[in-house]
Amino acid sequence: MITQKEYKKRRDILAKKLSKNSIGIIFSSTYKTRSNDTDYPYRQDSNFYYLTGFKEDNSALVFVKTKNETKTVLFVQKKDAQLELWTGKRMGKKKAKKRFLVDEVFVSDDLQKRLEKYVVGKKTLYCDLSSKDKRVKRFLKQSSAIKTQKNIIHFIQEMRLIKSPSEINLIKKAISITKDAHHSVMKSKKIGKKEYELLAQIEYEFKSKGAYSDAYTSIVAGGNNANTLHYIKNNKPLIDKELILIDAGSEYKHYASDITRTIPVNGKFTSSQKKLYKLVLDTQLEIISMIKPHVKRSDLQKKAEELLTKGMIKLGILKGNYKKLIKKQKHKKYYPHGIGHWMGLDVHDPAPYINYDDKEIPLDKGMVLTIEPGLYIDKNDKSVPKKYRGIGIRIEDNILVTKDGYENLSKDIVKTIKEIESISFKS
Ligand SMILES: [Mn+2]
Repeated sequence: MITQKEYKKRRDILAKKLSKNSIGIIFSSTYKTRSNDTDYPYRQDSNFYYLTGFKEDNSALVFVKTKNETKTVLFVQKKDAQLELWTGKRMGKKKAKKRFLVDEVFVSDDLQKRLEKYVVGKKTLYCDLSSKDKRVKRFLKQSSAIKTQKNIIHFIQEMRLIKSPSEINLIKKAISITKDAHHSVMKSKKIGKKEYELLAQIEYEFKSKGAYSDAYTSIVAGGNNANTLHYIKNNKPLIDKELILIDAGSEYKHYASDITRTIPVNGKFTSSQKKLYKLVLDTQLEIISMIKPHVKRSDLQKKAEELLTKGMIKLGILKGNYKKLIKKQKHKKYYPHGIGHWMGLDVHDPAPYINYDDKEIPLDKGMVLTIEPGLYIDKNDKSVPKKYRGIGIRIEDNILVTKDGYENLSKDIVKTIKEIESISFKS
């Protein structure tokens, strides 16, 4: 759980970063239409949530900074018995004032009127300048007299890079639910099933264990489908002797997990699957072992490319001189993506990778990232020995950078060939 004190601390840190005589605003997210009059399930904006922990829509957080002090003001929907009958209870101004450690709370209907007062005499404004939200556009118009505009999101995303102990606990919880889902699929019979049946099983595990949602659209890709990196159709039959790549992670209390496992349909790897799998796994283990403060993500990327290239030469997938293959980036055909990404409130946490001086941000204590090497050999790739065609493998874990190394937060989700075969349903 994240306490109100912690949310306040985050707002205090942000307030300190804002210039004197400024105003900053950040809005909740809006409902998005799915079709006609039905909406997608509502999810709070990650940046707004990071600063408030408030889940309701039609709300806003405002920082009003003078020369000597900052006032934080939260705007919430007003109580409305008629509307609440349809869409659920609202917290309302009174309760919000008690709950959140902000200086003032008003109803959202008063936002425009209040903003008109707040902007007077201000020299700098902060909001999400890249937003297409009508409320942001209106605010920018209304405060056009303020000459300096800055993107408040950059400051928040920078803060989100380092996770607090309570954030790490929520990520751990998301991962533990995800573990149950992956293990449940491993343990069950898969021959004769369709990909979506495994997806349903994964979603059942997520929801029945309190993860409100998945953190992203799950990939359940049998055989050659794994070679489509963003395969989300998940509607084909699972075939004996093929592998299934499952990239699925639950979201728990707004925090993501992002796990990929590649497992045999019938519970046993074939010898060529084993060879490719071992290469990806050995690469992943080696990369994870490099993780500690001051190491750069690009170092990890480079090392992964080197290891996979060497391994592919050995297996006869790449042919030629190692140095030339590296120079020509020949691995890209089989390993086209990055080694990993930040993870937190968003599965691809939008925390920065590059500093203000355009230098790469090195790893540091409290950062959470995924490590996910993969190899994807298309079934029609005639340049590769036949036995490897149609195999796609990715292994992905979620890693916390610690003071002098790392903690693999998803180490309990089995991934060695032996572990997977021993837990799997054999048919
Ligand atoms: Mn990922």
